[in-house]
Amino acid sequence: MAEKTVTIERHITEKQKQHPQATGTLTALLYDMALAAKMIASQVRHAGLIDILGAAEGRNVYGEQQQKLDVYADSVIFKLNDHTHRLCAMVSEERDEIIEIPRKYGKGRYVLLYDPLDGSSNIDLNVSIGTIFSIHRKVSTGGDGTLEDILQPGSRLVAAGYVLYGSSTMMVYTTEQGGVHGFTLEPSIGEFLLSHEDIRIPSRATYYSTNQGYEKAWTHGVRRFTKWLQGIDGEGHPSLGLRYTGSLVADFHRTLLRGGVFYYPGDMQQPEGKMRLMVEAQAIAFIARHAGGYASDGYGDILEIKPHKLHQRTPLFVGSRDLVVQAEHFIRQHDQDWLKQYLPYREGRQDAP
Ligand code: AHM
Ligand code: MG
Repeated sequence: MAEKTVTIERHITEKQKQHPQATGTLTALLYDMALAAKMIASQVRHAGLIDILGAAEGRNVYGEQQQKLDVYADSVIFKLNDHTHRLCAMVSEERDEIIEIPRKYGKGRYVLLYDPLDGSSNIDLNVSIGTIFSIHRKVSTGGDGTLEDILQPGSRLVAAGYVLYGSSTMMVYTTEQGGVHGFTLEPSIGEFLLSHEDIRIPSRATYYSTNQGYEKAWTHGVRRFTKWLQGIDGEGHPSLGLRYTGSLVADFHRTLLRGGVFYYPGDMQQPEGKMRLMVEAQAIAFIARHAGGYASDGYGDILEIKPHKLHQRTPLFVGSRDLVVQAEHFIRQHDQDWLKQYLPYREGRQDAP
């Protein structure tokens, strides 16, 4: 056994003690997310067995009505957080509007944003999927959470994290104090144990990660950037390997641990890209920054974007700082047409074309 076994609970509590002004609310909120992660992980592990173990008539082995995994994940996170008096509102990728805290419960000082089960195209295929979450402080007056509380730039996040349901289940989180920490679920005891302390993204890149099947639609700058990563164009960048699962959490996690860059760019058909700013990109960008990396929309820092709508989309380039800066450079040089389309959307002057 390791000299010191650190559970996620112990780790979060010890971090809190370093900040005597902390009330413990954020600590408790992070535990709630760890519990949600364990509950979702346990269902994810059974996903492939549903047909075998009697999902007939849509019921599981316990006779309960079977839910789709993403709907289940959404409701677990909601139910674990609706009554705790810690939140004044929530936002989920699964729901169109702000989620209000039920009237019968008290309201708190934070808002929780989450993508309950990201990588939806992989759910039925036994490929890694994930949960993404982030936490903002309430800034509006009054008890109810409002759009003002939600639509804050990512640079103001209090905490963010993700859970990866892969060959093991891992939870990675960071807070505004900095430090990105990873925990691996020990399934036999049901505890997340510290396995990756103070993760720093390696400056030497190993992989690039993108859906290269879309190259036909890409802008010139993004194509040139890709050729540069492959060592074909430019001053001879060492060729990087290509890895892409189609689950942001898995692709980002690899990028974080091995160095490199993940990108899902905007193109002329969809200048705003695919990723959701509030429930996906802000959290990932915040974690990247705290691990010494960088996230950009191809124009500038994702964390500085002032959001203008709940389900705003954004192009995303994230990973080792030098590579992301290089992407911005190629785009500035070659993609002025795209920038003319995209910037009014980024700045909230125009909706997506
Ligand atoms: P989702 O929220 O519907 O799961 O979509 C987000 C996912 C990301 O996890 C992933 O990076 C991307 O979409 C993959 O998209 P594509 O299949 O177009 O490559
Ligand atoms: Mg998603």
